[in-house]
Amino acid sequence: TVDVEDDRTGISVETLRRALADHLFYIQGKWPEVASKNDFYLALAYMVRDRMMQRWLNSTRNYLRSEVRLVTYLSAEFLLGPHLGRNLLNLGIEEPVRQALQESGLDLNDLMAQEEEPGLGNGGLGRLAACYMESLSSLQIPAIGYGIRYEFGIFDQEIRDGWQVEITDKWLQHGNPWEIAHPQEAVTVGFGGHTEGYTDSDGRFRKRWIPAKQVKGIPYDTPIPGYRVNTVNTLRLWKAEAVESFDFQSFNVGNYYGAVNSKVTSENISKVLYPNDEQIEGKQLRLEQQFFFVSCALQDMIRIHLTSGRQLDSFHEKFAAQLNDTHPAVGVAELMRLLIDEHGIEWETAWEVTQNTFAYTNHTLLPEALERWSLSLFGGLLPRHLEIVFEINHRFMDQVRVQYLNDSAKLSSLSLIDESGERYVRMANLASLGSHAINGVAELHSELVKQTILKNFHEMFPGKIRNITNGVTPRRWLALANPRLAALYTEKVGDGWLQDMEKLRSLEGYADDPGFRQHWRQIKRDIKQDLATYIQTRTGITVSPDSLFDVQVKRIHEYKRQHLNVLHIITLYDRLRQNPNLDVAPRTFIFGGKAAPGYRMAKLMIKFITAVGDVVNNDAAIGDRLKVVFLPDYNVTLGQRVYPAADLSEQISTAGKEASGTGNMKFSMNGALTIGTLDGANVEIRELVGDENFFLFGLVTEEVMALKASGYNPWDYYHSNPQLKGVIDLVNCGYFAKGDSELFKPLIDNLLHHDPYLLLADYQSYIDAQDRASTAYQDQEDWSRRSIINAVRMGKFSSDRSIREYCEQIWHVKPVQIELKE
Ligand code: 26R
Repeated sequence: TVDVEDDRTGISVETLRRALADHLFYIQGKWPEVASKNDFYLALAYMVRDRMMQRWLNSTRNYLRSEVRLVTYLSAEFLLGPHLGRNLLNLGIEEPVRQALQESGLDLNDLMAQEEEPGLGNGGLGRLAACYMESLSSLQIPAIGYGIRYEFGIFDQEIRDGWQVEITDKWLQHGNPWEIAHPQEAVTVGFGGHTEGYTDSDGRFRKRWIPAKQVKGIPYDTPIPGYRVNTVNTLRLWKAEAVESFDFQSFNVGNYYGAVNSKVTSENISKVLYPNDEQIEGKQLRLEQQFFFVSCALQDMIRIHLTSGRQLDSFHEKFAAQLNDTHPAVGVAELMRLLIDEHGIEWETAWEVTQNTFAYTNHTLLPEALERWSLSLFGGLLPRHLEIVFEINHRFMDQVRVQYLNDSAKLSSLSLIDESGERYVRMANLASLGSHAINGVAELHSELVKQTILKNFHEMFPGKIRNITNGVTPRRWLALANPRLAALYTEKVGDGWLQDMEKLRSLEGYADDPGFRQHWRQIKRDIKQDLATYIQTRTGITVSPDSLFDVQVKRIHEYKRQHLNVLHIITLYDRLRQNPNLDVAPRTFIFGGKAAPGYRMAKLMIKFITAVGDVVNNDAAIGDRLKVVFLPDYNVTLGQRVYPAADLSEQISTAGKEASGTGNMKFSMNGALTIGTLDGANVEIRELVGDENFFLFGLVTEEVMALKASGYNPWDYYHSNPQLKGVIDLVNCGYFAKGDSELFKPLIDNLLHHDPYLLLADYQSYIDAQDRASTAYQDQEDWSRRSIINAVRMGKFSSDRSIREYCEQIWHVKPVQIELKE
């Protein structure tokens, strides 16, 4: 007999080749001769998707039919990065696919480059959600991610004349093969209008919400397969559309234009991702987005729960809903409304269900990022939810009064309503009260949450606030990003390290093995060469792979202090100009990151970096010893090129400001050493790699607080440090601005007169640490030793570890094995 594999599931090279040709013909409608690269990419993507289908549907069916508890990860952002590579890796079919393509005259890497990455997030928080979705699947935890299907994700960045220019991210324009729409599972979401009381058929007094407008939410599902397991979880993103019947009246009276126009406004809700991080804007559309996706998600969850014949008072037994920051916190009020108004449940039961369902993760302490909505805006858009928030608060304030005997300071700080001026709903308080658990994202951060923004919650509910240190997925950030290093690991310890990163620890002994170190260096050198080539093509700047690659990639923000990095560059530049024979390690400074379009200082910081680069890179006296590169359009794809090529990782935020950081982990696991402050997860990285393998500098959180409290005067540092003064003066005189002394004045004046992030206070300590790094780099053998230790000790920062902790401490869920057949 002849066995013929099914064209939808078979993974032999021959079958894959046939399946590809089939998709090209029947889906793309093309002969190979006229097919574009994108046609081939799409055919390939559909072919790979076919091979997930059975697992995906089996996973979904299992979750609907069985008694398992599901994690639902509610997040306004999922910064996914490309799917194709991850899917090939996790399904374990990369090699036969590569070969099938080759036999068809195609190159896998070439086709992978066709994918437009879904940039549905700003930075850390969104990328964390993506890593967590991948780990949930790899750990076989039943889960659904809920979010918004933004038509336009984070803008593409171009650099023109050294300035950032924002370009619309049209990620869907060539089609998205990874999503499947399910219009039959659409839900409707109300906005505005009023509430009214009525007496129901049992004679109970009830409230109902009469919205002024309704919008339809259509779910688009994307499969997230786990690594070498049958679990394929769903990321369910909602698109807003007009409710057709709603404007029927307009059609009847002949107002065709009005009806179509309201369709346009409905669709605005899921049109674009807000590109701000760490700065609230108070825009109504943003609250509409938040309520829209959270309401869609909760209605979907209720549907799932009810289809399986269960009662809503056990809703929390079916679902553990994680609030990714306060962006979905309005869900607390919405679940209460759905349970009480729509399903007739009593307040007390509804409140218990709600609290037992939700848990809240805090990702930032910056006051300007703490969400609050004015009562007029909130009540105008969500009148019934405002009533519910008031009622929750009323009951809570009674409880506070009893516990603290009318302590008015306690009352006003715990209240869900900020009444210090114009009144606001405080979303962090709503999330904290509506959840059974709260967590910060690194040890230090969680302590600060307890001591600062949620101090009184911590005091009233001891034990409710915990820490779960962030992690990143080793599948994307090692196996996909750094195949050379991954191959070395697999050669030495087998491929089990991708399921258990702690296994890499056994490689520690190799840190003292000169042969291994040589191999290690060669790998790093090859990767740096690749990045150097990329830099050459993208920016025209020539850099040497033998120089120290000193990298800072992250959103541009004053608290992250990219400008402190620049002050160091100018310091080196100045020193080299004074003493051309100075013996320092040649360095390439690499930056990448987007600035929020309305954040003037951040945009000026980009210009500052590129302007200093223009001078330094073209100074013949400096030659190859200093290069400064700003890589445009930093995103997940570019991150995968950059982290593996780094020697030194810049993690230089003001202590106490960076909640965790996750880039710091990606660098370190790829063998970079860190120069950093005691902030966020840096603290935990340093604990693991040892003080001697970490370039520490700067004030610690307590010192930062004390210095600010005692009246910080940056001017003193400027005057007492000649090197610093020289650097600042050089900028001030217009040296990096073709003589224009005005260009960087806002930046420099801010440093000299306010310096809220204490750059001048940390300057000397930073320079000293950089000097230690330079010296260390000159001993390549010892640098390699430190690099190896860094990389192999990062097991803790696998997101698998983080997710296991969420499962045990917060969600109380266990792995479920999915059968491939029936
Ligand atoms: C309210 C709105 C403007 C907004 C505020 C803040 C939108 C987005 C943000 C982004 C914040 C919450 C964020 O990304 N925080 C980052 O979360 C990462 C994952 O936990 C941390 O590693 C990182 O330190 C933190 O800045």
